[in-house]
Amino acid sequence: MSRVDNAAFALAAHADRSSWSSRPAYLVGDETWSHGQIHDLAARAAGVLYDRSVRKGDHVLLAAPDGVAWVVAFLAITRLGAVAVLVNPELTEADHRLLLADCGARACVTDAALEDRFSGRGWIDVDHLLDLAWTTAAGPVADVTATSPLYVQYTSGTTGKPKGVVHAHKDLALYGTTVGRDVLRIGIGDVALSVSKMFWAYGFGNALVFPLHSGSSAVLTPHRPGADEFVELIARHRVNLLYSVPSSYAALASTRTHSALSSLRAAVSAGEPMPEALDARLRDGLGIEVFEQIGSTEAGHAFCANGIGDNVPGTLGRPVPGWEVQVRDAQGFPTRGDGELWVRGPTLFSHYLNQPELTSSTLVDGWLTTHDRVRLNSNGTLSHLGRTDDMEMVGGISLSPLEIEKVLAAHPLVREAAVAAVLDHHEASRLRAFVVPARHTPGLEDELITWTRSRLPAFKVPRTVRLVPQLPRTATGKLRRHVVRTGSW
Ligand code: 3SK
Repeated sequence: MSRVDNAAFALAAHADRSSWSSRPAYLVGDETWSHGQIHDLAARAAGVLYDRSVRKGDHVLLAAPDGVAWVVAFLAITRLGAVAVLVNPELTEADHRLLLADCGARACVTDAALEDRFSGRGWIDVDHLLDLAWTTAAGPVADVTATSPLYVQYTSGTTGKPKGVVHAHKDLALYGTTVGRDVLRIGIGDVALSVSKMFWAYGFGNALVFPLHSGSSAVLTPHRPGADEFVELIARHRVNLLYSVPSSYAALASTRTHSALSSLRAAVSAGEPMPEALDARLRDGLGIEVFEQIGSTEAGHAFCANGIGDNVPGTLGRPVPGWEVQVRDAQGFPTRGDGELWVRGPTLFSHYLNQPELTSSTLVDGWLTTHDRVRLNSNGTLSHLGRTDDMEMVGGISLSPLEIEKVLAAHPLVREAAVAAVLDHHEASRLRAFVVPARHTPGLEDELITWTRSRLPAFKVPRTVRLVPQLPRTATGKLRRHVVRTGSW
């Protein structure tokens, strides 16, 4: 038990030792915040929370838009040895109530707009916390062990009851070395922009951990930028590392902004498989090299990734240093064929909050069962074949919608596509494609059926195509397949 294992203390000491305290850490609008300023304010914000009785082991819910106040609040909670519960501020009131009851938060740090939902639980406005920090003395650094709980992130996958995933103090530095340093070669001078927000594992690593661990900087925006703002931010801040998800890359691909993106050295994609046609459009049309990776909230960040200098487009890349991967059959035995991906590595979560049975069925002998279907290629890379729970049943045949979606996405007039089995008026199960068109084109539905028929066997051709303005996605950009199957959103 020591203060050296406290992740907030360790990051501040690392910045000091590495002499990057005066370098920019966060770029927000016209403001630049240095690493030293962030750590100093975090220590003082810990003083504010300490004065309000936050103590080691307490759960503190953090639900606010991305910004410097979010980072400072997280580090302040960490310094006190309390456990930050990272929550999407845009959830409904009912969802927030559910998570609050599940995590039993002793205090809540949120956006002012959420006061009504959280007052009465030691509530403080995240911006007010930052204001008070300027004039408050530093709070104490709690002694912890490397495996003491540090933060909880909620995941519901694409369906189901939220699961509180618990990670430890040691995990932050490991994300920084394994993914940040060894895979993406992040260093001083890099400027990142993450479309994914910090309450999600992907955004948390990209925008909080990697900059603070490497002395680099990140652009923060309170909301998710649309394609035009995205391009403007990249050009203005000379962003060279972009982190996004395929649906946002699809929007970017429809802009014609080649020169504004010239500063990018890498565009990382996660959350969902990157359609090959979109990858090609980004590479050939915009000169963007996409590095695909896969991870999960339970793993903390990516466990398989394409690295700088080792990019194999169309694959998920190779295991991140420190991670082992295995492909297992339906009985859980290792197989050389296609199967479910199991992974084992240094930042696996310790448990789900209040769900011991689920923890034991998900973490088996130290291996995480991911529910991703993959193929291990002879060059050591993995190819994604969909989720084990994604399969659609049509006419007694089980098929993966992913393959059909890839074919549809390759059509130049398709921005995004999702395929599901829906019941027709005879209660028979039929494949339907839901397509977001790149632009309005009469007759596109028939054209897409012809397009798929010439590329896939008949049983994989959707019977109907419905054009929709958008697909139903989670706040983290994942397709909500159970909603697609209902046909209305
Ligand atoms: O969703 C993913 O694939 C992912 C990738 C990298 C880091 C974190 C996550 C959740």
